[in-house]
Amino acid sequence: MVKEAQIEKAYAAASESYAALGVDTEKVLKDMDKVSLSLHCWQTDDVKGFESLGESLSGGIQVTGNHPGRARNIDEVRADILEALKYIPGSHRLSLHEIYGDFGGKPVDRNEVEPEHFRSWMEWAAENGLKLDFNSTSFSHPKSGNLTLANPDEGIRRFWIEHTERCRLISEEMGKFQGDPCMLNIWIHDGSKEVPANRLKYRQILEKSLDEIFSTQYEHMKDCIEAKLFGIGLENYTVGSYDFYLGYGARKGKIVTLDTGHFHLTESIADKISSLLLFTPEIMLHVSRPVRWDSDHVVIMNDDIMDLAREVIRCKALDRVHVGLDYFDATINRVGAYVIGSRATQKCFLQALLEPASTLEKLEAEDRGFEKLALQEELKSMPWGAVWDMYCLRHDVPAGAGYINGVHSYGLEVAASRK
Ligand code: RNT
Ligand code: ZN
Repeated sequence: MVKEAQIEKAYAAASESYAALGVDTEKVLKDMDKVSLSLHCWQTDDVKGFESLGESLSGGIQVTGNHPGRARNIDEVRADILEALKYIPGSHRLSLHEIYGDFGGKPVDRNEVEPEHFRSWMEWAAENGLKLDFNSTSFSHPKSGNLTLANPDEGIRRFWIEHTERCRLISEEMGKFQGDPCMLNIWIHDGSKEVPANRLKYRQILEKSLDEIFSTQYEHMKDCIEAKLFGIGLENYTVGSYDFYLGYGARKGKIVTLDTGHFHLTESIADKISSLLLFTPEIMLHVSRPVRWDSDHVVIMNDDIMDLAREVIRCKALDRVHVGLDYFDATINRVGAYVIGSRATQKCFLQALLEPASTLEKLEAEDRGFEKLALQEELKSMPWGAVWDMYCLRHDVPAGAGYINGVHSYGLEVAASRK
């Protein structure tokens, strides 16, 4: 465990080094508090939820692994989230999927869900200083098939419209209750394994469905639409592609969700931030780690997320960019997966905030390319870790590797008790 005095000393030295570059580490520590992560509830239980419909995971997404300790009910999900939060500095949010409602063991179909099913979540979140975000759930249901909101079958389409409208109302109630807008994310898996005979047809249907869903105006929630490249078994065509939602979001003023696993692997998601900021109201991020495909590996501090965080900070857009996490790994301690991914994301934002932005911009404006590149390189070995440790210390959270033993022991306890 890193000692307090050691952290103070290292921080003082780091602070001086950053000051020499014109960076005020105290301001950075304050700004870090604005990086509020929306933790995805579905890492606790491998995206199963509490519906009693007995459906297995569908919709072209997949969780691999069978690590013991999966949360099996609402209390266990809550306990795991609170445990993870012990090791994540700052104040954060929780993103719920509709299938995580407090249904009391009764079957509540997706077209019957009510704000009341989330009342206990709202109260629990408030007691624990958390704000809630929400997601409609179109997968893992007998009516999911390959097409939901884009289904030419009017009965099925109406079912999913009803579901999504109800999810917007639930979000509105959550936002009102917590005095802070609830972000509603709409992701549907609609697509096809084979080349469709007509790509336009389904996109027209989806546009029509969304127009109807969004026709009610709300004040306490914000709509986000999440694009995707492809799903498993839906490799040839995704109705809600990036072009589709970018166009829809730009025209209708909706927030586009950028999931970092939903693009071609060499595509830069970071590069999209500045353009979206110009043409759409805000941005929702699903920070994830694709390995060869949208594999939803636990987020680590890598170049992709570093670039993404830098872009958000360089655009001075922290107040317009919502940082949600989205991955599911069942091969390791699930609480540990939250802690690793959250801290990694925070570390990327911290380093972005520690960048001497105005100096770099000035060097660029003066065409001093060598100096700019040299400074960018030097930044990589600056003592940002000492600033991170101080951020943890000030938030009463273990610094450095100090969280590993606690998370590990919790993992052993839950594994033993959740057999
Ligand atoms: C799937 C999307 C979506 C889901 C969650 C469970 O590829 O990323 O966000 O992960 O809704
Ligand atoms: Zn996502």
